[in-house]
Amino acid sequence: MQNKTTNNEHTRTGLTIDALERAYNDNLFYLQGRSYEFSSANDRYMAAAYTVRDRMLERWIKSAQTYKQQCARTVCYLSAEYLLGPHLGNNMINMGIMEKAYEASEKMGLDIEEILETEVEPGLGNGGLGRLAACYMDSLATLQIPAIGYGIRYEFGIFDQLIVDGWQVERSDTWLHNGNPWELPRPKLRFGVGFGGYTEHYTGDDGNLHVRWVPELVVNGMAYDTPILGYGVNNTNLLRLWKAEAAKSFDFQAFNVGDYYEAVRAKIEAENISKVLYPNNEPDAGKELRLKQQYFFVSCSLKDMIRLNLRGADSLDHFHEKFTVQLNDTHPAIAVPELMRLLMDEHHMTWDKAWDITHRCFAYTNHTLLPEALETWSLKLFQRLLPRHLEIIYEINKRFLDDVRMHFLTDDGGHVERMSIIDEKGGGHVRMANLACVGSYAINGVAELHTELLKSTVLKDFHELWPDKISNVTNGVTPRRFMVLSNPGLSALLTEKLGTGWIRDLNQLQGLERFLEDDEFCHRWRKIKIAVKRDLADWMEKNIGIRVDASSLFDIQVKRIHEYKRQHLNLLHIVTLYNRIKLDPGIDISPRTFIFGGKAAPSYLMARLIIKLINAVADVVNNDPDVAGRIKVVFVPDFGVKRGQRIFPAADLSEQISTAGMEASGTGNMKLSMNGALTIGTLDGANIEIREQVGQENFFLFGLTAEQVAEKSRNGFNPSDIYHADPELKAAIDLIDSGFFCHGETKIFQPLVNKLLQRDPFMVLADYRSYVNCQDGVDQAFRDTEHWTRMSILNVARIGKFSSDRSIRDYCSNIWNITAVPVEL
Ligand code: 26V
Repeated sequence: MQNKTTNNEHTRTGLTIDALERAYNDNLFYLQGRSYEFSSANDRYMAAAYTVRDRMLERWIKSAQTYKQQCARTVCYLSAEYLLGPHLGNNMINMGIMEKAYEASEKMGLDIEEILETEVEPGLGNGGLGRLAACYMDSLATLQIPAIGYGIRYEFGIFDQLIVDGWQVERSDTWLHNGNPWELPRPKLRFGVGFGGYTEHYTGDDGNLHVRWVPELVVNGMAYDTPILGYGVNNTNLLRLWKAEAAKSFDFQAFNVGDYYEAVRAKIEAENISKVLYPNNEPDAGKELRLKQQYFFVSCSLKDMIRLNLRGADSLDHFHEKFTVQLNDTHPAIAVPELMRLLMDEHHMTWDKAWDITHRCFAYTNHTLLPEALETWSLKLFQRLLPRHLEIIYEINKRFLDDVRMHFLTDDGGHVERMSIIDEKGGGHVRMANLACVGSYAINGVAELHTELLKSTVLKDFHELWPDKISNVTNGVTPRRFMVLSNPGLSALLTEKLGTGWIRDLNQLQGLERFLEDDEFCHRWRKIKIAVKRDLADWMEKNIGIRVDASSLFDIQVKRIHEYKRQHLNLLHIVTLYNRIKLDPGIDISPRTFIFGGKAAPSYLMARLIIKLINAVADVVNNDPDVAGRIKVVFVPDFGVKRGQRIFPAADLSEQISTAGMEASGTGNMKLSMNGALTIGTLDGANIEIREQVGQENFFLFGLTAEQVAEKSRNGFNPSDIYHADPELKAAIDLIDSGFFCHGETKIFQPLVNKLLQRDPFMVLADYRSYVNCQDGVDQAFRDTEHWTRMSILNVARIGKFSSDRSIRDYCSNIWNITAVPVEL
């Protein structure tokens, strides 16, 4: 019984320090084939990962059995992106073994920090949308909701970002290079997915007319499964990602006639489908591979659900009772015609029955109002790639438009034209948002303002037609990863004062309000903040080579780089402070460290230029002796989940400064506030609700409202008037324009400056004065350390609403109609 200890703790499942130690050594030896002396950091990481994974597997299998026995209703989350972040630490937290892991590694002389740091995160997403999917997977498991996340196993996720001479340079992601211990390949779980070809109409044995799609190409999808363990529960859900493979690894016919290259080409073409994640913020038009990716993963996922349904039922008549399918944006909206096709063409249902099931299955989340982000595909491409789906879409559309005509009687205000799934203009396009709306039983926005704007603008017609269909589910983030794991010092204090209940019920943080006047508590609060700031400062010095003062105000803006997020507004403030210091070197300014992080879509030139400008300003500011000790600017390269976990806890000030009406929700705003940062922000997305919760006196508000922005964009506004009327603004812009930050090269930043002065849809200049004045208020407030601390505590105490547990509860009761299924071991 080598596997057992005296107290009968199994090596693969035991949770004692002794069992963990044995398991680690066993895995290092038998899975990595290494002894301690010859192990690399990656070997040690792998051994630790397998030690934790082993302990998840029995919970996972038990979960699957329990769900199956109880014929549990299941949520299927369809998302083209999952930005999971490193697994190891998170799984240790959720399993409740973090402390024991520290003790065990100490006993063995292992550096657990190094082990955790070694994990390369799976960056299978761009930003907020993908990270939201990951937070929701955590909350679904924690709330014991049977759920499967379906997506794509990209071989290359989001690119790694380097900064060279201030510019962004992309390197391909390497997340699979050293192996991925968290996934289990399922070679027996493969589905064929067709592309191209033609359709045939025929009379079946039943005497009815049927359609058969004869694809030109079939690609296989193979499942890779990752267990998702809930916090403090046994429930372990499934993340199933599909990898594309050639259906035949060699086309022997082509090979036999000597066309070896043709045979290999087909294999490569198939594998390309799951090769690389598309960067966000690039219009999709013409991106054939992206439509292929979408259809590929959706088709595999629906076929898998059908397989699962038929294991416990002899027909698909109750498919919509077994599953509810959440569409994470329109990326998986092709699921609507695909389910119709599967039910009709492959399972011989009538249209009416198939439609009844289909439209009771899907719910659609919209994540953006930006018109350029609304997906459309040309009819030509659709016809070539998915001819059968296009036929089905035409039929869905025909029936839908009949309803529209009936409802609006005479087609007055162009309802039919606007609501049609097909946009007839410009050669014809399929509008994926309209398809998602028509094919779903529920539609939701991701913050209150966003949902109201959806109802009154982008989806106005749909809201008129179906007044009960659109609802709001404000986004949330998981406190397990973004507090417990990333900020252990703060978490320990919270637990000491409140018990551990807050981790599953974030509203319990309200209990902190009792300690507002407790000097000792406030003192400890500050000590914790300064300690994480010091950690970040050390890390930045070591990795970026910039030394900052940990007692300065850490002013942080980390998120994708986009004009609507207005990193350049932040920069104008920095340049304004710089000018003030140069004019009056004795001026009294609270020392500040401005920290930026974020990736620009490779083809988004203006975003790339903003990164260059941040680094150019940093170069000058950080090296000017007049400024020393006052302001520093740091761009942290390669911002992602892992880097975020280091940065969020260290913030004093959270920059949430998007043009009002443009950021659907934001979720970084929640992560920062949860860690005690105060927000400077516009009335946009979830900022509005954060401010409502934490109290307006604990939030720095500035800027135009969404209504004012809309009014200005209707009636036009003249940035150049604002520029001429505000000397500080003019000085800041002139300095950038003069080439001062770029060794006198005047051309580089001209596109940026010109856009700000001429036709800036993001209204940076319109908000400049209000922003700078508000920042002056921040500067003053930060000097009153005690008051600042109280505001910080109140931000944490009142942030409960923004736990993703609350979001998932909202989805469960208002949209999915689903309840918990606890798993017992
Ligand atoms: C896509 C595109 C594509 C074309 C160019 C401009 C552009 C801009 C943004 C996007 C992103 C669309 C989807 C998305 O990631 N939305 C984000 O979803 C988060 C989770 O709901 C939310 O917090 C963010 O506010 C929202 O931008």
